[in-house]
Parts: sequence; structure tokens; C-alpha cells
Amino acid sequence: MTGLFITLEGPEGAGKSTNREYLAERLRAAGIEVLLTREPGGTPLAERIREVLLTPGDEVMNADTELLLVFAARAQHLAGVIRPALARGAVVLCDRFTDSTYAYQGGGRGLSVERIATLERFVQGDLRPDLTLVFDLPVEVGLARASARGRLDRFEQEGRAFFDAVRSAYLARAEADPVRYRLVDAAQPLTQVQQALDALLPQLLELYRG
Ligand code: Z5A
Repeated sequence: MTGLFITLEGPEGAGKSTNREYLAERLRAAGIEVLLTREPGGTPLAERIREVLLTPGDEVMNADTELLLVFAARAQHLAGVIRPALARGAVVLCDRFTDSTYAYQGGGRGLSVERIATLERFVQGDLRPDLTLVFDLPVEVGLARASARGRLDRFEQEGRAFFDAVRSAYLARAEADPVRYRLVDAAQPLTQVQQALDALLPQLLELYRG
């Protein structure tokens, strides 16, 4: 039996973590094993790489270094957590995955899609998410939510053009593959976002039960 791999994507402050918990509750209520995880991170070693990626420092991180670090963390996460969970039939709900790489390193940093795709094939083989929920909202709304938390991480210190490019990359990916991606209007009040997720639930259960 193989499980179901669902990723939650979108810019900062879009509500991915909040809604990941909500979806997990709904799926568990249906008697399904759910594994909640996140990227970068998800294992002790991958969480250490996350610290390196998110902590601001005096030395500017080269964009290729950043790209290789996100895939290094992903290789560890896939081997240690995601693949074993899928193999035992769990639903994996992952807060960010390779679409973040296309959005941040591709859109934001301007690295080529081909270079990212090469690493994607190398690290993941054929594994791709079964479903990707893209939580979309205007850049300023997401940044306001994120900055209300206080200290900004290394990515959150980027300028407006970076986040516009991130959002455009997400929207382009979602538009190119409406079967795998579902856009969620994350600017709505939380209760409405969760109603939209409730409406998706029957499709998720159908995908899971095959
Ligand atoms: N990154 C990358 O560059 N390349 C990669 O391949 C990967 C990642 C995998 C990880 O940070 C960083 O790594 C990320 C990209 C980069 N860049 N940044 N920054 P992260 O995942 O920890 O960061 P995040 O996405 O910024 O987390 P976040 O700000 O916590 O966003 P969220 O999980 O989408 O939101 P939340 O925590 O659920 O909600 C944020 C706040 O908004 C919170 O107070 C909620 O109560 C509130 N909220 C949520 N929904 C609503 C609604 N609907 N209305 C009002 N308020 C709401």
C-alpha cells in the first residue's frame, strides 16, 4: 500500500502551518494515519540545515549554495521520513517542498528552472506530490502577518520584488498543472479558508482510497 503525499505551498504568512493542522485533524477523524512535517527540515539533520538557511548572517549566501542546501535537507527528509511514511500507507502533509524551490530559488533568486529540475530528478527520482495546495494571497498581506511575529528570518528580509517573483512563480506552476495543484484564496478570513479545505476533503479521501 502506498500513502498520499500532499504539500502545502505559498508565501510567508499564507496560513500553511495553521491549515496543515486543520487538515490533519479532519483526515485523522476519518481514521487515516497522518504525518505532519515541513521543509526545510523534518529530521534532526535537516532541521540543522534549516537553521543555516534561515539565520541571517554577515556572509551573503551564494544562490547555488542555497539551492544545494535545500536539496541536501530534502534528500535527508525523503530518506528518513517521507518515503517510509508513504510506504506504510500514511498521508504525508508537508509544509513546503520542491515547489518552494521553484518559487524562491527559481522565481526569487532567478536560478534556472532546468538546474532545479536536474536536482529534483537526482534527489527525488520519480517522487512528486500527489496534490499541492497553493495558499495564495497578496504579498503585503502575507508580509504583514509574518512581521507581526517579530524578528524576520533571512528570506523575510528580502524586498518586495523578490516576493512578487515568488508569488508569480507559484501562480504559474499552479496554472500549468490544474490536476496536481489547487489554489486556495488565503486572504479570506480563516473560517472561510477552512470551509474551502472542507470542500476539498472528499477529493482527498477519494485520492487516498484510490
Ligand atoms: N524555502 C526555500 O527558499 N526553498 C525551499 O525549497 C524551501 C523553503 C522548502 C521557510 O520558512 C523558508 O524557507 C521560506 C522559504 C524558504 N521563506 N520564508 N520566510 P517557513 O516555511 O518557516 O516560513 P513561512 O512560510 O514564512 O512560515 P509562516 O510565515 O509561518 O507562514 P505560514 O505557515 O504560511 O503561516 P501560519 O504560521 O499558518 O500563519 C501566519 C500567521 O497568520 C499566524 O499568526 C496565523 O494565525 C495568521 N493567519 C493564518 N491564516 C490566516 C487568515 N486566513 N486570516 C488571518 N490571519 C491568518
